[in-house]
Amino acid sequence: MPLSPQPMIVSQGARSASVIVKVLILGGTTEASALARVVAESGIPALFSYAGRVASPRPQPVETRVGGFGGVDGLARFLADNRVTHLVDATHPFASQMSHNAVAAADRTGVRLMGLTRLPWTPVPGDQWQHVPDIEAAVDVVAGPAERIMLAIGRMHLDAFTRQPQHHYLLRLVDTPQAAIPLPHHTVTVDRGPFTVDGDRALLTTHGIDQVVCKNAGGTGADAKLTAARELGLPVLMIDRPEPPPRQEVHTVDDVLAWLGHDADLGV
Ligand code: 3Y8
Ligand code: NAP
Repeated sequence: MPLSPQPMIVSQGARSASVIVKVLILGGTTEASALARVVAESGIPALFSYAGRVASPRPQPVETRVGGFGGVDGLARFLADNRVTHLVDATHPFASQMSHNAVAAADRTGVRLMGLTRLPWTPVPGDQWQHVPDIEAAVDVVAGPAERIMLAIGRMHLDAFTRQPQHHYLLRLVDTPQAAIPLPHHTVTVDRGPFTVDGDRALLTTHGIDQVVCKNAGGTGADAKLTAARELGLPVLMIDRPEPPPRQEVHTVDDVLAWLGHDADLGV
């Protein structure tokens, strides 16, 4: 029994009916920000959501909420209370809990769900990549003698690398760390994307990096380090993304807009 009221029919033309679409964008990526811009320009009522992982997330041109929903129940309640008709999961491919919750809440409430994902990065000639399935496997691979490693995986999984304390780690974080970094030898650089090839080439060179460890985020917001590593002949340890839950997916903002527009203009 859907919790969320079905979209309100505002006009019943001879051949079609328009509905009031209200979309919730689960954000935190370059594509989510691009979608929010287009949705705001098109006048579609929208809400944007951040988890609240960083101090000052990028401001968005639509009403924004910050913080968890409280699991599937909380998200389902939020969808119903806010009369959301369409849910776009534009979260990062490693935000897998959020993606699973979105599928469950959409199923429970009858709200339409679309995943906006970007394709994984794939190597090009000159790339020296080694793929590993997850962060723990990456830790196992760097079990060798001390090196200088750019650990471009953010803040939340640094503890995993305490098993390999011998390396000097270059850590790129969005915010200045509040808690002590658990790795004995490290340098912190505070920066948020999108990054540039020149900037990342300078970073890798200045810090004498021997290899890069990163997640297969995809997209254009953080691929500069891959180009810089290729140009410098550095190996990359690429952590593959977790399998997303089964759901409808598109890969461009235009496809999301077409999906939203279809319901808004042509009836359901
Ligand atoms: C809070 C919201 C935009 C979106 C920018 C994209 C690009 C830069 C790639 C590197 C890798 C990393 C990290 C990264 C990328 C974009 C995109 C993307 C990787 C912001 C943002 C939020 C976060 C959370 C943050 C995590 C961290 C991960 C840094 C905004 C800037 C390393 C992921 O300190 C913390 O707690 C940080 C946590 C989750 C992963 C981690 O484990 O630490 N992102 N990143 C979102 C929220 O609260 O809901 O401020 O804009 C968004 C972006 N991060 O509009 O410009 O589109 O992917 N973010 C990874 O890929 O490994 C950086 O440095 O090369
Ligand atoms: P996650 O592990 O999949 O989610 C953990 C919990 O965080 C979720 O169950 C939910 O809490 C809350 N949450 C996650 N995304 C949310 C959102 N957009 N709005 C409201 N609550 C959200 O997520 P994560 O990997 O920590 O990522 C958190 C955010 O950072 C996401 O917006 C993601 O797009 C962004 N991000 C993550 C990465 C990464 O490497 N993981 C990289 C770039 C950007 P409740 O259960 O309480 O609802």
